[in-house]
Amino acid sequence: MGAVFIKEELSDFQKNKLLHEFHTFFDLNKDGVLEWKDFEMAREQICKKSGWKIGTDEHTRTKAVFCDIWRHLQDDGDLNLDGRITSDEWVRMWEKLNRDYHAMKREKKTEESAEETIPSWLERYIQYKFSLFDRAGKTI
Ligand SMILES: [Ca+2]
Ligand SMILES: [Ca+2]
Repeated sequence: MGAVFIKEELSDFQKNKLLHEFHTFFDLNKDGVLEWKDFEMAREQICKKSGWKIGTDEHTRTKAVFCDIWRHLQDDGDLNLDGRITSDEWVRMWEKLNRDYHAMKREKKTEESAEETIPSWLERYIQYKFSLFDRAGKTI
């Protein structure tokens, strides 16, 4: 993900990549918008594939993590506060994160890695995303 924040403005290539991720990894029910439903689906898939049953610590923890991620995503991304993140709002959120990153870098005048400045909720989702697709890729 560090490669996202190279320049002050996102390139078309980067925007297309973000849109691809939006449709492939985030909008699980493929209706073109991100809603809590999509995160519920992702969470259920992860718990099912991992064999975490309702009531187990892992199940409870995963639920808390996803609630948290969704809340932050709404805060940062849902510009018109309708409870849904459109692909347009998604790209604009990344543009803002990108600008914030560069503004912070200018202020501090230090070379920090992009990973440290990516919001922690996003980092956690990325971790889950990769673990989910790792598992999905394996057939028994
Ligand atoms: Ca959706
Ligand atoms: Ca919205």
